[in-house]
Amino acid sequence: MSTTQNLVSDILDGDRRALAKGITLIESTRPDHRDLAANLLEVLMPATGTAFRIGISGAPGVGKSTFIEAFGNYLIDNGHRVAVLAVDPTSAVSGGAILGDKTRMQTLAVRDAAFIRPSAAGATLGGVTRRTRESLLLCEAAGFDIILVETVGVGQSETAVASMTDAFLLMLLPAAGDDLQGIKRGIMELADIILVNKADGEQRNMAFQTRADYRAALPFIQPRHRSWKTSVSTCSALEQQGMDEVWEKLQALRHALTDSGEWLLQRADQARSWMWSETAEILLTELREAPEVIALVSSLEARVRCGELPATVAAQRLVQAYLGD
Ligand SMILES: Nc1nc2c(ncn2[C@@H]2O[C@H](COP(=O)(O)OP(=O)(O)OP(=O)(O)O)[C@@H](O)[C@H]2O)c(=O)[nH]1
Ligand SMILES: [Mg+2]
Repeated sequence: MSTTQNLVSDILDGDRRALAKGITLIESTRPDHRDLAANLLEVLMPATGTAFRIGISGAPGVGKSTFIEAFGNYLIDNGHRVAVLAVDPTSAVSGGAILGDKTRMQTLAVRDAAFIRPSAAGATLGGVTRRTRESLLLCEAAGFDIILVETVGVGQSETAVASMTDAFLLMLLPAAGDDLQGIKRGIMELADIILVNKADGEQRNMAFQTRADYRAALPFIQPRHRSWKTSVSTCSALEQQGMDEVWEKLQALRHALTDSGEWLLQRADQARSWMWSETAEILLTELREAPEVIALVSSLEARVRCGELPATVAAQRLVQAYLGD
């Protein structure tokens, strides 16, 4: 327990090694570590909630890492402390595509006011997001006032990131034509700011055209927040152009949400639904580990797979076995 006590004060002092250690504890699946991690979070809770949490998503290769490096450096130059976390739904398969980023974001990684944490390889997206939420709280306790949560745009992970951040930035590439890059409506509706990257060199004009196309499409899209109209900007992460415009918009967004009350309401709703998803995770883990369930699982799965037993009936039997009726 005394190690946790030291860890607490070191994290509160902003010690990045202690923060990394705390996150490792959070990522551990050992039951004794889970207890220590829960204790750590509870003790640090009063020091959390202070940062601006920003989600960043986009297709592979759009320039997320390059942008985070440029934007992170820009924010630090303006007096902020910046933590970068990743929700990587591919990590379970590939062992972590973002893992190489700490070396890629070299100019950011060396700054004292930066903390970069690649995502842990989790077995499920739920597992990864759970740890990212907790890591985010730890970063806040360590005094990072801006937290960038990166995810590759490949489906559910955007929703997960939107559910733990205050604002969501969707990155796109310059593209000819008006097909709007086949971006799903649901993803556009998550975005507070659409950012067309690579507005440089030969693609510069195309980026401006893409910006115009998205602006024209926006009236048909339901904005994510009542008090903020989705906006579209261009930038060049490579040439570090457009960072001030993105930051101005993010600050305007923060003010708008704060003034309308949406800021606090969103945080409260996020915390409440997190409680329920945690409850579901805990129950499911316990259920899967119960001997009565284990005894039934393979035969039920086999019968469901071959279409002999309805999935609903099998699920009911598993729960009944777990509850012991
Ligand atoms: N011209 C130009 N190239 C860029 C810009 N931003 C990124 N790139 C290049 O695009 C490629 C992909 O950039 P990354 O930052 O790795 O993209 P990413 O979105 O993080 O990619 P994943 O991590 O694979 O999803 C690299 O070769 C970058 O140098 C930009 O603003 N302009
Ligand atoms: Mg990347």
